[in-house]
Amino acid sequence: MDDLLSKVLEGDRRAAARMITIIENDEEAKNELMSKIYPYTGNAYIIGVTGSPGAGKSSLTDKLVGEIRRNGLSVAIIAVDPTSPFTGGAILGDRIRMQSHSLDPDVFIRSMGTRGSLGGLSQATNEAVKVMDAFKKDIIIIETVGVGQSEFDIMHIANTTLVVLTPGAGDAIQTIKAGIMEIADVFAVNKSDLEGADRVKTEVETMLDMKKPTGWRPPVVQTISLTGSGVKDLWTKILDHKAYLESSGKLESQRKKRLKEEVREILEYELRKHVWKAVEASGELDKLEESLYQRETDPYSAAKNIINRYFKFLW
Ligand SMILES: Nc1nc2c(ncn2[C@@H]2O[C@H](COP(=O)(O)OP(=O)(O)OP(=O)(O)O)[C@@H](O)[C@H]2O)c(=O)[nH]1
Ligand SMILES: [Mg+2]
Repeated sequence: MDDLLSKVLEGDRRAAARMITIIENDEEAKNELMSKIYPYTGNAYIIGVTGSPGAGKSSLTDKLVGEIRRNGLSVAIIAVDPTSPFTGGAILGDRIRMQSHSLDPDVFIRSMGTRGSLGGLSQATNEAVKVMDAFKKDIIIIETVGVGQSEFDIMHIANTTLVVLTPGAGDAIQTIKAGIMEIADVFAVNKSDLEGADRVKTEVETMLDMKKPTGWRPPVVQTISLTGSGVKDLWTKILDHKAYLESSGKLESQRKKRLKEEVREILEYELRKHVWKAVEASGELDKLEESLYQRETDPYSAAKNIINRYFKFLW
């Protein structure tokens, strides 16, 4: 395991890929690995990219990577598919439109599905981000499709969240209703070569006008990821947001808050896992099932009983 870790720290791509597989499969060695890797993390800047299916997230990310590389920074892209329980990456990998950087040693691309990890996809994503951070990637981009709660959880890992909209019918308004307004730091109106892009921009600006002003107003940038138009400007806006977070002290407070949150999540997960394991091993579940069915006891009392038994020392 130490060997694997030192290889990752030295920039060995296969070791990094192996480590992410360990995370995805929630292998036994995972927790210890994550503990050991922690001191080497905390340096990368994390960008989340979300938006409706087919909005152009991957093609835009591809162009953004070009811009980032021209600035001499290294990049990791983690494409997360919360809709796919099966792939563990394979199918999504085909969907990633980022071939133009596949030969660049300073670009690492990985996709993740929902396989395995009981801790959930956002925890697994967070762990994969840590691996890429220790792997000394300057910028880590997380791409995930905006379909439900999961992308909100995943986007909480990001320092800057980019929401990709398109001139599709009523798209902007719907996305905003779904609460994406709260997580967006930068908007891209992609496919601006299509009819209606100006209207989407105006709609979003109007929504932003109605929001209570904070220290940061999300800029709305029109892009065409097919040609790269607007991408330079988009990158500038992301850097502006980064500078804002840094100068206001928000980057530090955001990072601290998340670390606390992370302990809570790990605790929840470990407690759930270990207590349930113990209950299963005790062999009492069949009896419990029957008495629940017969209404001799109820699920609330049963759960409380278990808590009392395993955590007496808390009271
Ligand atoms: N006209 C036009 N088409 C675009 C543009 N950007 C992307 N597309 C097309 O939109 C389709 C989806 O692009 P992707 O980059 O795969 O979109 P995505 O959001 O990553 O898709 P999922 O990951 O499947 O949700 C592709 O056929 C692209 O060629 C653009 O700026 N203009
Ligand atoms: Mg995609």
